[in-house]
Amino acid sequence: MNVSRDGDSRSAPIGRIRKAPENFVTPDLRAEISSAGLDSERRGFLRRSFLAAAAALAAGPSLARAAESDPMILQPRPWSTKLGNPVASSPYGQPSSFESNLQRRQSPGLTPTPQASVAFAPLQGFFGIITPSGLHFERHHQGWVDVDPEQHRLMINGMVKEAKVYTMDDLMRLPSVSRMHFIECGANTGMEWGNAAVPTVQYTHGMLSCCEFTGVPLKTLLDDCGADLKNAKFVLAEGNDGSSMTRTISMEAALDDVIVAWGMNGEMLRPENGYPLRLVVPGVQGVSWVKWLRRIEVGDQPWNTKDETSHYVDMMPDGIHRQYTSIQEAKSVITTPSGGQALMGKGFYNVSGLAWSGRGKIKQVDVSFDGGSNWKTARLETPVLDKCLTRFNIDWVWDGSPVILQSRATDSTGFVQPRYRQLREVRGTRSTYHNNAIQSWQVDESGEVFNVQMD
Ligand SMILES: Nc1nc2c(c(=O)[nH]1)N[C@H]1C(S)=C(S)[C@@H](COP(=O)(O)O)O[C@H]1N2
Ligand SMILES: [Mo]
Repeated sequence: MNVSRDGDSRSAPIGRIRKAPENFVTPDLRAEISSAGLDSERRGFLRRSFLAAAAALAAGPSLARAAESDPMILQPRPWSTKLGNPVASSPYGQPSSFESNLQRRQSPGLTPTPQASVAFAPLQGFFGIITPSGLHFERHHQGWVDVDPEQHRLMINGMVKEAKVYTMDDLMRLPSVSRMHFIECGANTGMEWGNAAVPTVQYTHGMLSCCEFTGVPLKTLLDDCGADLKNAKFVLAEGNDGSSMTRTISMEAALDDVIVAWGMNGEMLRPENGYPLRLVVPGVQGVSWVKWLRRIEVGDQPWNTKDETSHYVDMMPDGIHRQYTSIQEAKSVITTPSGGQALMGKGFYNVSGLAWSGRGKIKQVDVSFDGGSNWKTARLETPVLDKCLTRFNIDWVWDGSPVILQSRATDSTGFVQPRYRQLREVRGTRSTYHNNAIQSWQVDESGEVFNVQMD
């Protein structure tokens, strides 16, 4: 077994790490473990887990407590004997004060300035597939802006019959769609190309989010302006911040599922994510999801702008840059348990994670508990949607010995997420972008979880 491990990870100044979150053993799961109504397939496994839980109980820390000894359930709590807070004392609802540790975080020293920077989403604390708007990852090349929607315009020009300028009111009168999609920065997991470099899933995979977006299909606007669909092959999307962000997008994608979006998770976009208008380019790397979108130009060849030539290109082993590799290929990661967390002792765990593919739906996720020798198929939670995060879960009984956990996604095209060895055979080690290799988490005897890398 070839395992390398970042020795400095635990002393890195990354703030308090959320350990062993509440979802390790939920009341529901406890109920399920002790209920009789289990289907036959899972019964054997759960009986074993029940035995393990019983053994753990005998050995020390228990999964549940005897009611007689717990004042938290026997005595009235202070908040249950007086009035609570008045209605609407927080007109825009905020998370519980007990959840204040769950935050977007910047990796120290990763980016040169506070504006040309990135804040990672805390994947270890998420359930299901939707990213809460306030915890969506942020990536700006020149800082974020809060644009007055009254002053915002979108122009469609280039190879069109009639160039047009739309106000937000114009756009929001058009027929809209709402779809759930993931967005992943092409540089996500980029720090791991050489070695296991950062301690937690927030930093290894946190340039990833998934929301419901609402807006008008780009196709509707191209039709409205009479785009020359016979000759035009591409569109250029331009943002209205100081970064001069422009990206070439294929006409095929533009006419397929690209959305000019104002809505995110049922409300207007947050300013950090492009308020009042951003492009949603499903399956394609985050940089093409141009924020504060002000212009779409229709053309017959790619533009080769700065963010398509000096950045967002893949350095290949022969030293040549691969350009316009925009699709985010199938990838997955276990988020619970993950680096920086600690198991609460031997026994039953729900191992949970996320899988996604820019080419379609997730078909299967397999999980290994022994560093990739044996694989078990995980449960995919519904909904399983196109170019959207898929949540997977799998039952596991930890016997207290050191293990390496991995997940491997297969998408609807049959593409299987590669091991590091397979990825490096093709791509070398000098790239920053599009690292979709299998992630390994090592659990040591104490239950602590570390980021490690395996061939
Ligand atoms: N106008 C503009 N659009 C932009 C960027 C930017 O800096 N300016 N950053 C891009 C990059 S590199 C990514 S990964 C995504 C990040 O989107 P988010 O901040 O909503 O997570 O936006 C893209 N769109
Ligand atoms: Mo990005």
